[in-house]
Parts: sequence; structure tokens; C-alpha cells
Amino acid sequence: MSDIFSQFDPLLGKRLQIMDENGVISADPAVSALRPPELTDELIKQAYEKMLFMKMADQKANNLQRTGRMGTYASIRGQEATQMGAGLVMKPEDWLLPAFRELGIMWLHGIPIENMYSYWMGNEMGSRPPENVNCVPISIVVGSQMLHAVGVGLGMKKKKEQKVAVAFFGDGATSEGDFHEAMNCAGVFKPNTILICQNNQWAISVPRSYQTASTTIAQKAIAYGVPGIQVDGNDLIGMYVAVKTARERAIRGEGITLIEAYTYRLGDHTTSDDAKKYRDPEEVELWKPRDPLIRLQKYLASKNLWTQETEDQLTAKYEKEIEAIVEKAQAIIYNPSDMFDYTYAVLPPQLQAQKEELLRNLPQI
Ligand SMILES: Cc1ncc(C[n+]2csc(CCOP(=O)(O)OP(=O)(O)O)c2C)c(N)n1
Ligand SMILES: [Mg+2]
Repeated sequence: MSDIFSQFDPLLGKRLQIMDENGVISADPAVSALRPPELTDELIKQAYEKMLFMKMADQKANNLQRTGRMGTYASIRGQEATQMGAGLVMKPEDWLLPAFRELGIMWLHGIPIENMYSYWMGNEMGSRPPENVNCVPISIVVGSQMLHAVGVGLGMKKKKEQKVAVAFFGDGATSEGDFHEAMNCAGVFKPNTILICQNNQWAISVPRSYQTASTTIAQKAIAYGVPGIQVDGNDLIGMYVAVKTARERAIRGEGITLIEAYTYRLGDHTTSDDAKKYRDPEEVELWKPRDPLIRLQKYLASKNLWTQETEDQLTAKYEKEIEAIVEKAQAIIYNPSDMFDYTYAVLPPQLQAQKEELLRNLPQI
């Protein structure tokens, strides 16, 4: 069987990478041939520009938290290519089921950045997608969205719909029972689902080596009778190819694919964390040159499609756009008691009492 799953067998320690950290396309013709013709240099340039925007919107969220204008925030820094690669493949009719580190893919799938800022500022309405944007709210409960994605994908399969459900989750989430239940169920019922594990090497302070004794996360797919592939998650082209293949399989009725995007969390777990307390700074230095944006700059520069001057112009333009987004997010008026309203159909008595107490003590808005 000559497909990417046998070409990059995770049990043999093979990882799909088409563009390396120097921005060079693989010299192996069997690998470079995987780049599909539609992924032109122009499209890669556009993708890079979106990744730059994501990076800046992400940095802004960190700054908002540091200046007391946001409660907390989980940075996507370092994981932009994973999300962009998937975003290039996903269609608006597909459903996205995110964890909490997904500003990039949520934005690409249609959730406005101001909604996400608003969410992290504590506004329940930040979880409400605009009409026709197929994205469920952020799952803070680690891993639960993997099961939901299998259910949604099963519904699509039963209705013979030509679309997929895509769940994002972390390496830590694979230690949850939910992961194994989702994989097992999916192996049997073959839903239109793609599971994308952003293996960023850390689950708060727990390193990947404490998470599982398996050499790769992708190889766990084998036990459930489904294909799994480990991809260099910092390689936009590799991610694109893996997600495209997975989407095509699902649409053909062949079921789920597990994609392990091998990447790195360059920042802290969230703004409430200080990774310096548990992470060797040398490890971070090792990963810095593998930055998904730097390699694209190198690639695009080699094609005369990137210069520092264009970067500076874009940065100035995006800064203004992001400032306007912050204004919008801050202008949304909301009632803190909303937090009681969207979990229970009928509020349990103790929560009802807490809600009433809060309402009594709130200034009128
Ligand atoms: C069920 C559950 N257990 C524990 C937590 C606390 N918690 C929040 S994030 C996190 C680590 C998640 O790590 P990973 O899945 O690798 O995702 P990452 O944060 O690295 O993106 C934990 C344990 C939680 N939110 N939900
Ligand atoms: Mg992680």
C-alpha cells in the first residue's frame, strides 16, 4: 500500500516533513511530490501573512492579560503552522471542535478575534459563534471534544454529508479515557472525523515523556485499527497534506484519521503559568529556530516573495487592525451573571442562590 500512512509509518519513527526548518523542500522526490499543485507559492505567501496576523493577535491577548484587561489566555505561539495547515483544508461546512489553544484555527474557521478576546475577558457571549460558523465553544475540559467530534462525524456519515468534524486537542488529552473511547468508537463506526493532536511536548508542567511510554502518539491509532501519522506540525506543507488526506478519506467513507502534529509550545501554558519554573531554557532555545514562521520567511525569500520591508509594512497594518479589534471586544457590554445561564436547563438551588447573590451585589449596567 503506497500512501502517506505507510510512507510515514509512526512505528518506524517516520515523520512527515516536506519543508525543513531552513525553508527547504525535501530533496527526496517521493516526499516533494506530495506537495499538491494547488498549494502554490502565492497560496503559501497568503498563508504566511495569516500566520503573522495570528501571531500578533496572540501576542496582543497576552499583553491584554498582563495589563489587566483579560482574565487569562492560552497562547498558540509556535503552533501557527499546525492550525494554518488545517485551516487551508477545512471547508466552511466542516465542524470545528477546539480545545483552548486554538485562536488560529478558530479565526480561520470564522470566529472573529473579538469574540475570542471577549471569551477570555469572561464574557459568555464570546462562545457564541456568528450565524453559519460551524464551531462549538472552546473545551476547557481536557479531551471531551474528541468524543463530540466522533458523534458529529457519525451524524454526517449517517446523513451522507460531504463534510467532516475536526477536533483539536493536546498531547495531555491523549491520557484521558475520552481519547481512547473516541478512537475505539471511531475505529468501529468510521465517522467523518479528523482528530488532530497538537503535541506541543508539554501538558502544563508534565513533559511528553511522562504522558505516555509510546514512542509516538500517532502509533496509538494502530491499536484501534485506524490510520495515524506523525507530522512536523511546524511544517505548513506537511500539515496541509496530512489534513487533506484525512479529509478525503473521511469523505470517501473510510473513517477517522489521527494526526499527531509534532510541534512546540514556545510560551507558557497560559498567562497563569511560568514555564521557567519547570522547563529547561535550553530546550526552548533548541526549538526557536524551528519556528514555523521563520522557515516560511526563508522559503518565501528564496522565491523573492518576502522581504523585511514587506514584513514591516504588514506588521504596521495588522497592529492597527488588532487595535480596532480590541476596541470592539472591550465595547461589548455583558452581565457577569451570564456565567450561570448556559450549563443547566434548570439551575440547581445552590447555583440559583449564588446567581441571586451576585445579582444583588452587581452595579447596575
Ligand atoms: C478533565 C481536565 N483535567 C484537568 C484539567 C486541567 N488542565 C488544563 S490544561 C491541562 C493540560 C493540557 O495539556 P495538553 O492536552 O497537552 O494541551 P496543551 O495545554 O499543551 O495545549 C490540564 C491538565 C482540565 N482542564 N480538564
Ligand atoms: Mg500539550
